[in-house]
Amino acid sequence: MAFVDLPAGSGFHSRKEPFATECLNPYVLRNDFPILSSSVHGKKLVYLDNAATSQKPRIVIDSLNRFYRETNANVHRGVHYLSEKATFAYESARQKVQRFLNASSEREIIFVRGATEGINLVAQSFGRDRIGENDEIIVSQLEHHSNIVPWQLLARQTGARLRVIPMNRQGELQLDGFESLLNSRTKIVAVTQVSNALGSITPVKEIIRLSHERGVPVLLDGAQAAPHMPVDLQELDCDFYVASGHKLFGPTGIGILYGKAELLEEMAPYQGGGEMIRRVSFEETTFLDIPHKFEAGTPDIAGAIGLGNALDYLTTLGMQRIAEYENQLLLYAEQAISQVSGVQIVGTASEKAGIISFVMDSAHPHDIATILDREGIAVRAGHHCSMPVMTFLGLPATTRMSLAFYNTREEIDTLIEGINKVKKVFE
Ligand code: C6P
Repeated sequence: MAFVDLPAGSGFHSRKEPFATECLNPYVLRNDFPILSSSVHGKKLVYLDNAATSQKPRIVIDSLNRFYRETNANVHRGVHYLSEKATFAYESARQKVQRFLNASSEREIIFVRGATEGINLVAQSFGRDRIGENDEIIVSQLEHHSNIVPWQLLARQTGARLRVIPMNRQGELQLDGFESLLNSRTKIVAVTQVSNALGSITPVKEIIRLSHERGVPVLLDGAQAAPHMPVDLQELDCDFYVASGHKLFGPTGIGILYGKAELLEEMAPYQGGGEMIRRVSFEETTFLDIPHKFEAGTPDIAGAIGLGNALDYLTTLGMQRIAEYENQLLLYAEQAISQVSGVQIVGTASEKAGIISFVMDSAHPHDIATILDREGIAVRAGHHCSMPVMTFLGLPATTRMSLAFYNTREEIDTLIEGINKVKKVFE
């Protein structure tokens, strides 16, 4: 297969060169992911839909199986052997999340269903108490619907209003536009760290600094960032952070909400039920301390343990090495795609994670994705749950390929061959 030349000095090691120890070797790592050796429509699977969900290593799949075979019991309830074992494994998973994100305490880590539930929790629990009529909530033009709709619901309930950080046509947020939105009515800023639709990495450090200068808390949507780059919550100093387990190579149905302890302690519970109370009577109920106050009902115990194992796996690889490898593969893919005539990359921010959205003169994104699927290539087509991004760019949809550390240059070459087949069909 043909290789497209990389920009000089990119530092990428081709498959034929020995990998330096500090480089990831995707050809070896792929063996940890059983699904990656499967076929689709008689073709070898090329999985380039990692922003939607990533594939799972054997260590995660096996840990789910092992939990149900050897440990299954409810947590925080029984004094029997299995319950204590399950509780220990579940709470160990919380510590793994704390270490992975470098939060200062495991009390600041709440298990939720995913990034979506984490944002809804903050909107309802933090927002209902602290945001009132005519107050303002700042989001950005780049947000996924999960970081728009919960705030709109809150705004409808309270009479607050949404303000939007503008972006340019490259998909970069405009900091001067952001600064001019901040005022005494601003009660929270909620922004994505990486755009799922365009791949832009947003200037979160500056956003946090400018917000904190005015005493405004910041929620970061890390759904597309945490799986692909090192995240240090103490260094970032954001007030809330959300991520999804299934994008972090862990199971579906489990996610992470981080909140600074002093904020979480003051917030009312999101849901009521078992697991989160200290004492209940018909007259009055008192709640457990954080994080348990926010985990009503039986949690996704197996999911949390599986996520913990996924984070162990990522930690062994090294998030910095993952980021560097994916960046080299992104450069390779960008160059290859931009060389195909009639194809335009949508979203050219100066800092990007491994996501490329593109459109073709001759074919609709859904037709492109359907033809690529027949070649065994999984990409996503549509608005990517980011309709305001599409509206801003005047596009109904894009085709999106999104990378993980197990993707290879050969897979990008197969994608290019697939795009050329699309061209033949429609030209
Ligand atoms: N984006 C995509 O294909 P959940 O569904 O709760 O795990 O994640 C929601 C979410 C929140 N924020 C961002 C930036 C996201 O990208 C997503 C999920 C997937 O782009 C599915 S729509």
